[in-house]
Amino acid sequence: MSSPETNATAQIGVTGLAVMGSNIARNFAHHGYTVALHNRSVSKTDALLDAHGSEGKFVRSETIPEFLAALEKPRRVLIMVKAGDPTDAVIDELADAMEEGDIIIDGGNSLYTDTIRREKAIRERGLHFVGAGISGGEEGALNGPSIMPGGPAESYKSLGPLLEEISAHVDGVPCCTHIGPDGSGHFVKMVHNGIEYSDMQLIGEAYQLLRDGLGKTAPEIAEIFGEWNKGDLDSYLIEITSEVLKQVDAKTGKPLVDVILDEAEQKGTGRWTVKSALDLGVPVTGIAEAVFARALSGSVTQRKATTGLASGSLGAKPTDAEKFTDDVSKALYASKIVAYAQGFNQIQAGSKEYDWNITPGDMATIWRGGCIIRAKFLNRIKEAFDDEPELATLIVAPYFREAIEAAIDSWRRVVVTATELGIPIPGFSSALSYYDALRTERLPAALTQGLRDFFGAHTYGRIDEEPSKKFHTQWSGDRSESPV
Ligand code: NBP
Repeated sequence: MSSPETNATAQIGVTGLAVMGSNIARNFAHHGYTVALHNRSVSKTDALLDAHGSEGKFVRSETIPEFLAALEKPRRVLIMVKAGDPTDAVIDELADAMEEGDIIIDGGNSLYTDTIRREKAIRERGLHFVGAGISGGEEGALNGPSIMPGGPAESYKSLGPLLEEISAHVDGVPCCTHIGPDGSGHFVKMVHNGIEYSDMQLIGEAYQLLRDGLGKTAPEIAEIFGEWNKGDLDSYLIEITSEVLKQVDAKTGKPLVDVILDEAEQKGTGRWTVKSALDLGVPVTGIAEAVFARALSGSVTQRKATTGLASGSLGAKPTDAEKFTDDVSKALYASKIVAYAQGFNQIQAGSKEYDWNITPGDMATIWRGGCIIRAKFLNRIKEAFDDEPELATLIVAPYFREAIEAAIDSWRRVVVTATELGIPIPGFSSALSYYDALRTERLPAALTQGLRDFFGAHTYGRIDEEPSKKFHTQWSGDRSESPV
């Protein structure tokens, strides 16, 4: 019988063979790699081999030592298990049995601060740890996801080509690049998911405006989204919105969307994005509104208690359906630009905070295919950052500035109409308020500072002095001002 070492034929190992892990393992095999397979319960490994074993070269294993023995050195092991404690358990088991130079890749949706901690611990043991964000769901995992690997640049030399090969490609360019050190890949994936929340909320609001503002049916709105997908809004999410709206429920014969419970769930990456943004001081209002909108939809007690409350006198519905539909599409586009602008600002802030040196334009490049937020206008975002790597906000890049200028009147009309009709549009209206706040010369923050100084002697700066100089007014005394 040969020793385990002589059986080391696999270039990559995947442990965790639920839907994502199985599909990624098959994707590697489809590209000609020999893939070592492992799962805590062997039944999943066997189910994968039974159903798809003929698609490529797989090596079955039941235990971690057997799994590792099947891998060429330096070993590359991709973990695709549930994020959190299960991931830590698997990392520990692997690290105990792996050797210097081997690479552990966490492809799950891990919190980036966990990845920072794990990378440090694994590095200290002489191994490489790569936290790779993977987007695209099960279909992307199988046919080409967008991959966001963070970790030591050295490990990317041996791992990068494999990941790039199995990733989606747009115009021949892989949707995978080395993001930066330690937690940067999972951070970028987290913000990606946050933008996804925002994008979906805006789409939901556009749907509701057409439904309640114009009385359109689901199939009619599906047509409209189909049309929108041929223009600037061209994106995966717009495309699948049309598909979902077209779907008829077999049981009732009604549009499926009309029988789905209107309580949105969440797995937590949107919430993580907002928490991180709060810590970094980045106003990601669109993502926050989207997270809260999902929470509100699930606030069943409050929704039941308030059904039928006064709406006040509502305005008349738009009479020119075509014009209103066009307005909604423009408001959606402008709000979407704001959502991405905020997300990219968060990536820039995270990169600065953690010294990751992330190139924002590269993120736009690798999100063009494979992932859930893939969209035509990501090309424009890439161009904007190529032209100006230190761009303060996407909103000022010439293409987006002009796009908003072309949409602004429609955007305002939609927010006004929705307000008059009592249709909730937290995403559209907060995006417009964000835009208006940024371009406003004098914000009421001056009054906030005055109030803070009044009750807490928190001091304030003056417009006619250096920003670093602070002043305090003797509010309870003679109200004279003194420098502090
Ligand atoms: P799940 O997140 O449902 O995890 C199931 C896998 O985790 C199974 O292989 C299970 O093994 C394993 N596992 C668990 Br649970 N506890 C374990 C433990 N203590 N030790 C070892 N293995 C353990 O699978 P998934 O939906 O395929 O997602 C995998 C990862 O990819 C997750 O981190 C997820 O967040 C991420 N992700 C998912 C998607 C998506 O669309 N689903 C998209 C992008 C990223 P068992 O078979 O023995 O129970």
